Amino acid sequence: MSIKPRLTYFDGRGRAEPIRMIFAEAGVEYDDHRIQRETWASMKSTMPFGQLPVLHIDGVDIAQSMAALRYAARKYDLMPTDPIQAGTCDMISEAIEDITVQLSRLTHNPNATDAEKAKYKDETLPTWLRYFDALLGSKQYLVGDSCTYADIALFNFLHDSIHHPEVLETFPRLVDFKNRMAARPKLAAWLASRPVTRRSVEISQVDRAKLDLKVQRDQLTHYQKRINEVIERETTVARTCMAQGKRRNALIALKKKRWQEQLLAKTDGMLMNLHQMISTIEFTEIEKQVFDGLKQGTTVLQQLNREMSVEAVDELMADTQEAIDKQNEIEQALGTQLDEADMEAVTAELEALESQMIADRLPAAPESAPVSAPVSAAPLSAPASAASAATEPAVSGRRARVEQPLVAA
Ligand SMILES: N[C@@H](CCC(=O)N[C@@H](CS)C(=O)NCC(=O)O)C(=O)O
Repeated sequence: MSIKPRLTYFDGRGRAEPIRMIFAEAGVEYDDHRIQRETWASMKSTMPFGQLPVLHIDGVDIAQSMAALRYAARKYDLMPTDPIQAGTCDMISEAIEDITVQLSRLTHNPNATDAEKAKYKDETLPTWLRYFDALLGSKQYLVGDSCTYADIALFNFLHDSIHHPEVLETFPRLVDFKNRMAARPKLAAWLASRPVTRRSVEISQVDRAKLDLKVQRDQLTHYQKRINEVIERETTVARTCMAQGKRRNALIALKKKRWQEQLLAKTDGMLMNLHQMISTIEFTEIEKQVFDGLKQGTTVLQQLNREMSVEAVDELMADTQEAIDKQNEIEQALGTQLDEADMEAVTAELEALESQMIADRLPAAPESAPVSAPVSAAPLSAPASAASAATEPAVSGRRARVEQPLVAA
């Protein structure tokens, strides 16, 4: 009685999956021996090269996944007997190994940069897909006129490992090939029944997390636009209030503006974070970060949401009791949001606004020296307000002036 082959690997697809597919396609029963990481340390030294997968077959242990793949292919008639065809299959499967190694260096490197990931997606992957596409041409199989292990190796890469299925979409012949292979009855049965691995679950969670991140990013961008409009309006309202002598109301408008600018700065950082997460999430396990990122985003979205009414800004100019109550309420709330440095900045902004308004009312200084004119009998005098503005010391002058209601310009 022959003993079933045993394929030992971790509980994942990785380097064992093409070998499993060979067993599936050949309809051969085998022991799909999946070990947990915790037991690996005690087993490692018993393996030919201290690595997995290892195929225990016909009384020998065959390590090195490519060797195991070929052994199984030969044994189960998925390796052509013609040496040229066999060599061509080897060439293709080694090329798949090359691209897989490049990809796995990237996916297992938590420090891989965006530029490296983009290079894989935009250059490396399309280049290799072009090679495979050219080798396949319009044929049914890569080599000869029946399915070989090269077809299985390529199918495995396109189906399970590619990482960017959207790039594959630009190669219709490879897409057809992948679909044809996936529809082969024995392979299809394996695909439908194979264990769901942590990585395959992660992919669907990743898709979901990506979607959540994108929705939040778009919402933040939208809110940012609205808040910018509100901020613009607050500046106008502050000016109007100043012009009407309502210094306190102008100050509230500027405090609100300051608080909202801080929120915007926070959302800028958050947007960068979201962009970063969306582009890297495929490559790393960042579920916790995604969760935390979304939580922070939701808090800021709620804060932004409360700040988005342009109408509420106009209330700052109103004199009704209701409006005054509202203004008091806002002032109190902002008191807890802004610290001393913020308050100084807001006061400075109010003073700058005030100086600007005064300067706007001053006649423009002549750009050229006055042409000598006949001396008039009466001495020329500047308008009273401009004269005092011009002679007052900068800070104390401004402070003294704002005690007085300003006349609307
Ligand atoms: N060239 C080898 C590489 C094998 C390899 O890197 N195996 C990894 C899993 S994919 C492994 O055993 N890692 C655990 C370890 O090295 O301790 C092959 O193709 O089989």
